[in-house]
Amino acid sequence: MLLRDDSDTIAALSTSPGECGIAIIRISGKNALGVADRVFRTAAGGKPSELPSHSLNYGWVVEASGQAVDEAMLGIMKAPRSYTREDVVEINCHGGVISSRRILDLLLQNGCRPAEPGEFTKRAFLNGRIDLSQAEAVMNVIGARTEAALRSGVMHLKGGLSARIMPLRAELLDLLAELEAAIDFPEEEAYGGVTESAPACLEKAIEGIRFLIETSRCGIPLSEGASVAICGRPNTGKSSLLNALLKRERSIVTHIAGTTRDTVEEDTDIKGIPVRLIDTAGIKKPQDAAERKAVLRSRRYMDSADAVLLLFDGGRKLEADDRSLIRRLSRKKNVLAVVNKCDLRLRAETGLLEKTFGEYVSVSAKKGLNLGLLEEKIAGRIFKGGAPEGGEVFISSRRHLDLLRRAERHLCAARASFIDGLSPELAAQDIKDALAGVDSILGLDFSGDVLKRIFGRFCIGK
Ligand SMILES: Nc1nc2c(ncn2[C@@H]2O[C@H](COP(=O)(O)OP(=O)(O)OP(=O)(O)O)[C@@H](O)[C@H]2O)c(=O)[nH]1
Ligand SMILES: [Mg+2]
Repeated sequence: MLLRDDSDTIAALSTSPGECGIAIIRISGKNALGVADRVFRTAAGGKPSELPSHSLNYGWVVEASGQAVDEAMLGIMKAPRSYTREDVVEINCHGGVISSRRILDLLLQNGCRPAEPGEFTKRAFLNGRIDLSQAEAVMNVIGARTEAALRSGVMHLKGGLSARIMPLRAELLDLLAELEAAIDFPEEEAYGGVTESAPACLEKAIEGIRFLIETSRCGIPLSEGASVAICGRPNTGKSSLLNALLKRERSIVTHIAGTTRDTVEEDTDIKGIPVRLIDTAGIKKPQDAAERKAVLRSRRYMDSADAVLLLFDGGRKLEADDRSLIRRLSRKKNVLAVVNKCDLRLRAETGLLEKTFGEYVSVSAKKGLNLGLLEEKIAGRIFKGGAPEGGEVFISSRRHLDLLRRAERHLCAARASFIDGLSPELAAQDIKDALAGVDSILGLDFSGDVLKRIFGRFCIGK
């Protein structure tokens, strides 16, 4: 699908379909200006192909019969100074559903073909304007749901990941070259030299890769978001806490135990992380079929959420149901114990919580006390401790993470081969495999399959 002819001139609606102020229809390819000549009449006279690059021109989109379709501005960006590095023409028309569809149809009748999802960005990559990690970052920038996620996406878009990886790759290439020379000429002195210096060089590369892998603890939640379930016995204030974190009355709160039956889910921003908060039904011995289902559902979320806020009523002593929840979740690292109702006299045995979970946070959902600290602790649980110092570029894609882990394994194997005095050919092969992984992050060695997977996620027109 994605390996269609890259020399075609493509066109697509780049803004979202539907009624809006302006719609932009983008054309890219060697025939883009020729098509524009056929469908656009500038008010000032002159053909679009004769207008200067990087200019915006007022005029009309017209059919072959001379019938006007819409009033528009025509943007011209001639190759190679364009998004795709090809000739790009953008028609800014009125954002009506029919008008943009008619213009697109007119372009298709005049020699364009409809662009595939992500095909403009794919061309920017194939034409060497950006590397593959930057192309993927376009999607992260478009899909960013918080400011922090946007900053991380922009850092990748600016080539931050390549800047980290390229020096590492260059060192590995140097080592490989030396090693291959030594394998070909084993009698030379160089042979001993490279086998001696290689483990330290590999160690450095492994450290660099491990550093990047560590950053994924922040990068992946920032790009994918995280789920946080609020769990606990009935009446501990779970729904009140959901409302307090959302800063609006989303869940029903009453003094009656068992108020929440079904889960209530809402998206919010916690310390820059796009978080889905889930208010669950209180865990208790179910009295009827609906309660049984509600408790089952709560338990499922308790097991599957990225982080769990285990809520306790600070104004009461811990009950048997609290204690069984503590036992059940005692081994899970993503659980944060929260003692609610800190505005009341403390009666809950917080020593047990500290002993079991290492720490707890006291809050009052009702009075809005300590919620800032709670948000920080939630972020800490999602980030599993936070990013390593000095990390500005976060690994935010599972594809990158997987390739880095693979590269790390191969480099460790190569280092072991040297230390164990095994044949250097084995080490060379491992270094090549590690390099192949690093290369496919940047798309230096890409296969049709990788491309298909990446660009298939894009929207049409991007
Ligand atoms: N004093 C005090 N009362 C609170 C606080 N948070 C919640 N409450 C009260 O505790 C009661 C239960 O609150 P909910 O938020 O409905 O509790 P819940 O855990 O969702 O209860 P279920 O849905 O029944 O499981 C209500 O009367 C709240 O007003 C708090 O911080 N301080
Ligand atoms: Mg509730």
